[in-house]
Amino acid sequence: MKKNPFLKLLLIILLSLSITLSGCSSNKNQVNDSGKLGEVQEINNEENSQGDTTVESSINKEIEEDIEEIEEVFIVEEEKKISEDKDETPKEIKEETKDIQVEEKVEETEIKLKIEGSVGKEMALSVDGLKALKKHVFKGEFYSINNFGTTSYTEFKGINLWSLLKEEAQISPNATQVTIIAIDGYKMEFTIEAVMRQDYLDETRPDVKLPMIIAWEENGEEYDQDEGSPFKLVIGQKEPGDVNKPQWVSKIDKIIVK
Ligand SMILES: Nc1nc2c(c(=O)[nH]1)N[C@H]1C(S)=C(S)[C@@H](COP(=O)(O)O)O[C@H]1N2
Ligand SMILES: [Mo]
Repeated sequence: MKKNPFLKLLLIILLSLSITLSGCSSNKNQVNDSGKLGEVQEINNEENSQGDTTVESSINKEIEEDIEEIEEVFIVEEEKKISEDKDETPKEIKEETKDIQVEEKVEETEIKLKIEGSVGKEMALSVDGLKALKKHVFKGEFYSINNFGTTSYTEFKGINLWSLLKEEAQISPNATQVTIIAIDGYKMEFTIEAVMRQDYLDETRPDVKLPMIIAWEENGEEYDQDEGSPFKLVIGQKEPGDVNKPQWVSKIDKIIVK
């Protein structure tokens, strides 16, 4: 057992207590000594010392028992400490690590849109990350025609792709093309001029001007991230009659700038 300073102090107190007590009994002797004859004195001394010895030894016994008890308590405390020490990570740090791990797990499950290539700042943005870029958010209705000539209107909410590339990713002035790649391998390549354009058409509504956007919400509902990437490239018509729907890219994995 390691020497505990508190235990040491207690031992000193108990020892001095026992010395004081035995000191009291010898004082008694002295009082007796002063007024009595040698013989009586001796007997008295004997009696006294015998009596004192009994008292002293019983006091000593009690003290010893007390010390043993205290020692037991300290041994238990010490063992507790040692078992805590064996696990080298202190409790508070363990709790913190737990918190960090929980946070990391949350981030891992959040799907991110990656922007790579000729940009000043490569990025990986979650839906929340894109939403936070409020000034680039665009909401509007997009007219579309597919390969079968089927037309429809769909409302989308998302981020203006050119604003995102220019102001956030800091696209290189030498960049010439942007490739949008989906997780299934479907991809669309656009020139920088096509991405810059902010006046795509809706042939049925002449006053509508649309940018190219990366949408995370369709007809008022956000994409379910359990079904994969929640990012969809949406574009209007370049000119009347443009079959624009096949140019949309669902479940985007990344955007590569060249
Ligand atoms: N990732 C991915 N995006 C895609 C496709 C695809 O196969 N994979 N098909 C395209 C075609 S041909 C059309 S017509 C539209 C269909 O859009 P919708 O899924 O919103 O109806 O998505 C386009 N985007
Ligand atoms: Mo299609």
